[in-house]
Amino acid sequence: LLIGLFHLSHQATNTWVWRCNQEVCVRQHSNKNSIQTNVFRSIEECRLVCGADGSIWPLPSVKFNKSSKLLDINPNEITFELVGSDPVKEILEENVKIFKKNILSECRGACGSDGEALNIKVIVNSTDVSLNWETDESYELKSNNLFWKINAATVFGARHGLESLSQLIAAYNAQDKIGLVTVANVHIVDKPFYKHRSLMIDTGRNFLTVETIKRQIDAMASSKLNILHWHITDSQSFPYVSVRVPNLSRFGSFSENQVYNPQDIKELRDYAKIRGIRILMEIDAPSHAGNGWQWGPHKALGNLSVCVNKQPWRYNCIQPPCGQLNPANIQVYNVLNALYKDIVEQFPESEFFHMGGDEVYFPCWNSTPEIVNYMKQQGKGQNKGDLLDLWGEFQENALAAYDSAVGNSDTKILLWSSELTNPEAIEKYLDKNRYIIETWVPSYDPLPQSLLEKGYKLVISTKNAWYLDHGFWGNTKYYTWRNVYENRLINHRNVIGGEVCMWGELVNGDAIDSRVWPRAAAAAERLWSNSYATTKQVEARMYRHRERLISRGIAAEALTPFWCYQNEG
Ligand code: CP6
Repeated sequence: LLIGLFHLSHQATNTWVWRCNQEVCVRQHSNKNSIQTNVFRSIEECRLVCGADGSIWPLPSVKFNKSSKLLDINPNEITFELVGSDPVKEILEENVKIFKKNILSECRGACGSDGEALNIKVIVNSTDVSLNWETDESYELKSNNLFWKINAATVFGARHGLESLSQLIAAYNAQDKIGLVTVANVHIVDKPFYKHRSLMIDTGRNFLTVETIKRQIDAMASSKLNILHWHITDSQSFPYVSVRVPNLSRFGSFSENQVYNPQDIKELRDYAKIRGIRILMEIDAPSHAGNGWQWGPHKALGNLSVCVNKQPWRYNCIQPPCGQLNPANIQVYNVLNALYKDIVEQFPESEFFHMGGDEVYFPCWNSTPEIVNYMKQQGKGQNKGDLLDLWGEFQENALAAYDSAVGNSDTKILLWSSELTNPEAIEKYLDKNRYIIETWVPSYDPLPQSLLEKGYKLVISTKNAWYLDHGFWGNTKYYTWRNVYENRLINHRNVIGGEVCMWGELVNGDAIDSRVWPRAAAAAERLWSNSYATTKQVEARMYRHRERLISRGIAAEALTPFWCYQNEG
């Protein structure tokens, strides 16, 4: 009885309404205000019509018109008409399932069913389901009350259209149920600014389960990111199971359960593709390689790696126990070739591969007699120029091992910026038609500009904004979603896009959602819309997107005290 009374009295006083006040949704006590027009049943409903932004994240880039008229809808009576032939239809059907799941998540699976029945027609013009940098991701979304239409060149544009539509559907609380509501009339024309919109995860430092990785893919799809860069191995562990070289994970994984089998890789590849996302595999080399490579001597292959688990170059076991591949041992390239063959088989359509190439520590090679002797035989000493040549030779041989695995030289190779990619050195070692450089220098560093001047294509991963691990090493600043959002990339046709990086030293499956989200979504809008809006102008929509990620099962972090949702939008 007490509980019942409390419930009743709680309901009686719970008479808040939402009102659109200068493009911001604010909470008001309904008793305080007699005006009954322009009153909304939930903040989500208010945000659909309040302001020019709607609630779509990232913001549509070409055209976004909408009416303020709302429509209550019944999620169980939506009908779909899918126009497209076979390989397209299969992917569309999967995306319809995802769409339904996403809108039901808005009302936590407890949707009422007295709204209207929507009719959604999806038209895909091309039968091509390959996914690459040339893929047309544009779409048009138009509605006339109950009739909605998505028009796209490819199935991947269509999935972006369905994503946007799902974001135009919000929940409201009525007395005894939760309902869904949308805007009655919409016209959106949308396409991405950058074609390479990426999140990097690192499974070399801490293992992430397939389920955890799928969750990152879900959140990426919700934010229209299209590339998952998988830094799968590092000096600390080698969880990738190579069918041709099983010793790598046998010696290199943290345990026999903490590995990615071929089935896991295939499952994730297909899961991503349905969502318009490509997986970009990275096997970092010649540095950031150690555990997994120790078995050479046991198999009469000599030392494949040197300095393994020695010479920590940073502190507190955060950055690697050294470990680098041995460029003086030709067997290294045979092993790489076999390993690359496995990866190429798993990603047969792939136009790209990431070969790492960051942070070679010269004192490691320089303190290894075998390598010093090898250089001597080539008439080389131990100065920086000679060591760069050795590194360049490694890269040339590793590329040849990759090309032989593929059977042609068409794959684009990504490399982290490093001493090898310095403007003075790069042209000696790296062909600008083969290599794309991923710069990770701070925004004030002139490196990206000088590489562009030399004709290189870039992916930009600004360290002092898009390194999501910052602030967790105890010595650097934590970058908020506002810092992430405000990071603009150089506007140049050879900047193909950007990437937010979640280095894994201090994050595991329990913490990764909140470390990455919703900050990665802020980067997603920079990469998709590249709008001139300020963070103040987009914050209400960011908050809304963060709530959406939560509804969809992503443990995104809080961005503000809850008070700010209710009072300032
Ligand atoms: N791991 C690998 C890392 C980093 C890099 N590569 C890194 C270096 C400096 C900072 C953050 C991350 N942890 N493999 C450099 C690309 Cl500040």
